[in-house]
Amino acid sequence: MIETIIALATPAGESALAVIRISGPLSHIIAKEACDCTNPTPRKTYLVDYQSCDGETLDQVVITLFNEGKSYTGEDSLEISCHGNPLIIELISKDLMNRGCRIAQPGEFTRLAFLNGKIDLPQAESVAQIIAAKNEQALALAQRNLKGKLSNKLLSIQKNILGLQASIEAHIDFPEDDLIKEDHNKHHQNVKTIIKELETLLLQANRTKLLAKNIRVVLAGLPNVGKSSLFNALAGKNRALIHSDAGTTRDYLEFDIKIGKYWITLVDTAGVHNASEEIELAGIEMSLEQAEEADLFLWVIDNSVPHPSELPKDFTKLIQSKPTLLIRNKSDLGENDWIPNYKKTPKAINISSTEKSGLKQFERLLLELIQEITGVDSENEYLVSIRHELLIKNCLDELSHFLQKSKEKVGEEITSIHLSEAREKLDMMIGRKTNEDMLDILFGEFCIGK
Ligand SMILES: Nc1nc2c(ncn2[C@@H]2O[C@H](COP(=O)(O)OP(=O)(O)O)[C@@H](O)[C@H]2O)c(=O)[nH]1
Ligand SMILES: [Mg+2]
Repeated sequence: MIETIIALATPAGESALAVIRISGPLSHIIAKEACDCTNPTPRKTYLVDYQSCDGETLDQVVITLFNEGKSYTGEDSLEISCHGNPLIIELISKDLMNRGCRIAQPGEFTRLAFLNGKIDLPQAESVAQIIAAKNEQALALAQRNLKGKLSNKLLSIQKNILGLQASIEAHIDFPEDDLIKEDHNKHHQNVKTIIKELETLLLQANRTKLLAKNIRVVLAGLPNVGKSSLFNALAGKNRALIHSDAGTTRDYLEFDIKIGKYWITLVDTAGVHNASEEIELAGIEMSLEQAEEADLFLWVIDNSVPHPSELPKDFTKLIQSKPTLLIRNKSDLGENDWIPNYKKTPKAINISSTEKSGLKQFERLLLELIQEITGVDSENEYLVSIRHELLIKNCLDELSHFLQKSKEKVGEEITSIHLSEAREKLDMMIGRKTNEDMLDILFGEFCIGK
């Protein structure tokens, strides 16, 4: 028997309105028996009294019926907009349960939409991503996924693999036409193109992680170079303690600011004083924790003293491991254009935190760097979740096995298996191949009512 599920679709608590969602075969009966609305026109709203089984009017509500196949879940569905009083919501929910409904599991509506073929798995996941999006970029990309852009991309990659496999397997069926060298090269070229596309998606998995939160920008450098002064200049208030004696900052401070479209969390590094946390960087103000969590470093130096000052080797390594902007501070006291001799030269800017000069250009450079690492202004971007990331890696493994085995000339029967496996990974991403455990985990992360 197909059950009818219900859940509150709006946040719990007092509000002007609340929406209770119902999905399943009882939808029509509830419209008729609780709302005195027989055969309502689908998608049309009706203002009615909601009556409990005991004949009590619980609230004046607006209902909308959606017919099977034309609803979010694909089943008959009913939405009840009642007044947003938790007591009313509880009374109606209890009454609906008396009428045979049960409370939905987290994500169950979206799971039904997936199982009934209304959406595929990347689209289902994008529903959760839309709800959880913390900034405009993440939201825009989640909306793209919901429209099926990621699914289309995966399908096109899968089609290319299938085409390749068909062409290879033709030789298995007709072994007398040995694979000529030209075909071999063509196949390899095709696989390499597919690998590139998958690698681009992997890069986007990293960016997706960045978009799930504020970008963490950590100030780093020797004591007394003006990190806290810069932090204050950006935060607009005297939040960080500034002192002309070295090592004044005793704990780390955070401040959220918006640069362009991006929310960043600016972190003023502490003078490290907890030995267990100490990074092997004598004299540098940055804890291991701050360094690990940074998405981007602002490396502040004192522009007024002759440079370069010797920096610990570990610090140099660290600063090269992440995107870094070099800030030559105190330029009011004298300017120089020192730049470290690194493989990848960091972008650099001269500023004065106390005179507040150079800050506009600094923000522009920072924005450029953030755009480089998030790279979300292109039309070909998607949100790529951790689940996708793992499957893309598996798919890439299969393709490199394919390349390896065909080099070893082990025969098309064997190399072709790797292409089947690669396609299967894509099937799992799209949701053509699933298992209950995976769906439980995936939809379990949703909120109830979605
Ligand atoms: N002239 C000048 N002094 C600065 C500038 N920025 C910071 N200072 C001074 O440098 C000293 C150390 O600054 P602070 O921000 O505490 O450095 P931190 O140890 O790196 O956090 C303070 O006396 C500041 O007033 C600047 O742009 N110009
Ligand atoms: Mg400081």
